[in-house]
Amino acid sequence: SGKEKWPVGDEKVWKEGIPKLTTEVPAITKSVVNHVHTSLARQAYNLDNLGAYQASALSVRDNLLVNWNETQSHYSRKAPKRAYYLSLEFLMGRTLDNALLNLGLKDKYQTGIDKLGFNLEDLLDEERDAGLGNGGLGRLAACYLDSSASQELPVWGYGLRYKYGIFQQLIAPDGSQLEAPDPWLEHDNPWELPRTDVTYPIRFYGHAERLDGMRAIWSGGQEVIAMAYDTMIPGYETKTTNNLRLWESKPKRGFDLQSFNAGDYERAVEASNSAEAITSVLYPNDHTTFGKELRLKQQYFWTAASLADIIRRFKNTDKPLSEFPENVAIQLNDTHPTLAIPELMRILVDEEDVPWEKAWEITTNTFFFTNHTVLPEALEKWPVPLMETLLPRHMQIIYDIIPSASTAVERKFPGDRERLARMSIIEEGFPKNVRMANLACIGSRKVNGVAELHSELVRATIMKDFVDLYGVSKFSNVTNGITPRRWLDQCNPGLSNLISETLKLPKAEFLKDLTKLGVRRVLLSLLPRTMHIADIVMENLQGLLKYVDEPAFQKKWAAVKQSNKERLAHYVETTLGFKINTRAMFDVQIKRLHEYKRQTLNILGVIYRYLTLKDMTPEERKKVNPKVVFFAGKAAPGYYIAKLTIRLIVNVARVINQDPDTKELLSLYFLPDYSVSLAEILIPASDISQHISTAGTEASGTSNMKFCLNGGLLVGTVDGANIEIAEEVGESNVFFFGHLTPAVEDLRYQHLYHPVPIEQKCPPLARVLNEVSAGRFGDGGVYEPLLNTIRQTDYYLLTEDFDSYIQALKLVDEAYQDRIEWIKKSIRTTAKASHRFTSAGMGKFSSDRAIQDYAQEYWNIESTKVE
Ligand code: T68
Repeated sequence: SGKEKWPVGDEKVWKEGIPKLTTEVPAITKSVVNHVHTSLARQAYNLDNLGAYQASALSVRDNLLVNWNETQSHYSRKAPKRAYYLSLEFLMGRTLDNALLNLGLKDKYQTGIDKLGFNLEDLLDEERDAGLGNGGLGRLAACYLDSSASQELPVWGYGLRYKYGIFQQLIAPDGSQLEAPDPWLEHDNPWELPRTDVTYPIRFYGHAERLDGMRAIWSGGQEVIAMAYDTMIPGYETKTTNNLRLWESKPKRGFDLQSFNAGDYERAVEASNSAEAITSVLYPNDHTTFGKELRLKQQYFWTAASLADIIRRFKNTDKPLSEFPENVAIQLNDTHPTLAIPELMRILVDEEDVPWEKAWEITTNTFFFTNHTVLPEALEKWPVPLMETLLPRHMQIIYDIIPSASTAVERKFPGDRERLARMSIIEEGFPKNVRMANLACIGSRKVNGVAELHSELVRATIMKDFVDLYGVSKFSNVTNGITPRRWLDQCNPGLSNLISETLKLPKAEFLKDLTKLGVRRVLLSLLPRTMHIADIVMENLQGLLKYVDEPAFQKKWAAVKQSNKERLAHYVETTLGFKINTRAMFDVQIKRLHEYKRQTLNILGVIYRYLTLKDMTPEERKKVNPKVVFFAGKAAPGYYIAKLTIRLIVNVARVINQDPDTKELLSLYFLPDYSVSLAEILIPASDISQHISTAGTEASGTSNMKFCLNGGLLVGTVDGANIEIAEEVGESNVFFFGHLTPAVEDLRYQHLYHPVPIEQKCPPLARVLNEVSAGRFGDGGVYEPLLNTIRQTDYYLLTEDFDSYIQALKLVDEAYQDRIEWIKKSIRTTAKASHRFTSAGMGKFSSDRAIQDYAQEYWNIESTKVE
């Protein structure tokens, strides 16, 4: 009948008790005061900013929960096909500001908090970042959750609730990076709900005993408990509030009673330590695999808990398991959750008695796999002996998957043993290894890369043999995206207000759908005569182009940029004590430190600029435009060369920022402890940002999109999403340089077998290296290992790209001389679409578009409106 019987008690009494949204100022202040008194047990007399933040956050959380509850019961009632995003990392940053914007309640709370004698902006600053990720991969997951909720898609995230997020970066007196733990849960986290009732036992070690046929029993070993913590993910301007479920590991029994009684207290406590260790810390390595047992434990713990939860929810719908793939799609964010494939097989075959073939069909129709890098050192492998000990049943299942996979290869390529060896899930050697990417590919319905070039490289390199086997249609592309809510409206309210005011459009029009325009334009091309449609179209982001030549608009645009630069300068002055010239060009490179990202190229370029300035006469210097260079980013704690690069940057800064000849014209800052919140200050303030990876190495990059959306120009290589950005906004707004991807392999070969001394190959760079060696920036000997990577094999091709890099920076300087032309470029970067009918401009890089791609082309899920 569609009407369900009320489950318990008096329906009317219940319904009267259900909380409603608190949306008016008096109710808001009441709810905040209520939390001050009843949740914090404090009063107006002893409330500081932190307390006021906590009470406000709890009040906002109450609102989120109203929507969250309605969304979840809507999903249970409608039972739509759902998608689950499995990611070991969710780099969420702060929540309060974003929640207020998505709820549309920022103004109301601002007024209310004001009445209570506090300032909302100060309270926002009290919140600690949720730094449960390393970089792009983790932040992408966070943007995708925002977009899924905003588009009313039934998508949940699953991850781990690390007690310690990405380490806090400190800079030692000698300039090198130090790491301190990030106790982000120190003060209660108001955004999470512990679910003491949602727990699953997770097994490790033990033995697997084969039964008849393909089944087995896995028993013994160690069991720990996975407990759920839920975080609300509000959509923008919608009731839909999805869930991010993070697992915490707990000992199965607080104490091992047997050892306890035997008087072995320490051993009993130890068991509980080792259970809790699983979710204690986020591994801080991006792009390398370490083969650490605890990391493998994390991966299994999380995938097993998530699958158990997903299956339990599916079973509540009373549908048969054979319909699992029609109701559930699971996206694997990189190979980290690949164990979900053998785990689903284990559940289906061993626990649910599904025949092997049927189970394999269900599994391979459920999973989708995203690759985020083609760097060989990043491809995950796990030693077979470790897998056999920790997960004996999964190792059996993997061995059972192999025969049918090999048969398919053998049938299509008879006798091609080398191919078979390359494609095998098991890599031969001592020890043997499980290749997670091969397993993920074999067990998934589709595989994708994260930008056009990257997806092409995935097809041509790491997945080439699989393309030959399965056909190319299994391997496609979803270019990454960013949420315009956080990365335009929240981080740059000045710009989003200006856009709204200029276009006479409510913000929701463009924040909800930056790409709508693209779709409308295609329609328009079919109806060329309907001019009133053209007018509507011009009212969107590209509508700004009408004003690009208007001095009044240019002035407003420039004023927004200027005030963002001042906000950054204020931050630097209050946190580091440096005064910054905000009239200078701001040049920014912010990302994880990695040789392939080539922060070294940037710092060597800065030194070159410094030396050039030193060589000039005072007259010549007068013509130079001042520039401030910013770096921020963390290096993996064990990555020696990346850490040396930080040390070099810091020590170069110390010298050049004090040189009276040049300090007005060039200064340099390394901002410690890069985070989502720091990015929100840096990105809107940049005039130019650097995305200068060796061609073919940066899968996509996503900060490049954030800078452009905020009117910052790019200097970059022809790599990752830089290419698509240039396609969308036009090449005249991107300063490209460097060799192209197809040349890279040959150049590396030449470096190895026909090396040319750097003095011949690139004299200006040789001079820079020599100055560093000679101790111009402190003890030169310290940097020799870093400099030698360039002088010797130069794997990342700095000597090949240095000249064209310097040339590109020169073009940037020239362009910046004509300030009006620069402002126009900035406006066009945000607003332009290179082609009237086929391009969406920066709208293409909204994560709303990306998530739609996944929803339609991969998961086959639909939006569902919460009534
Ligand atoms: C990044 N990858 C890509 N990895 O480098 C970047 N890796 O080009 C892309 O835009 C982004 O993913 C989103 O697709 C990462 O961030 C990691 O952080 C990582 C962490 C652990 C292990 C391996």
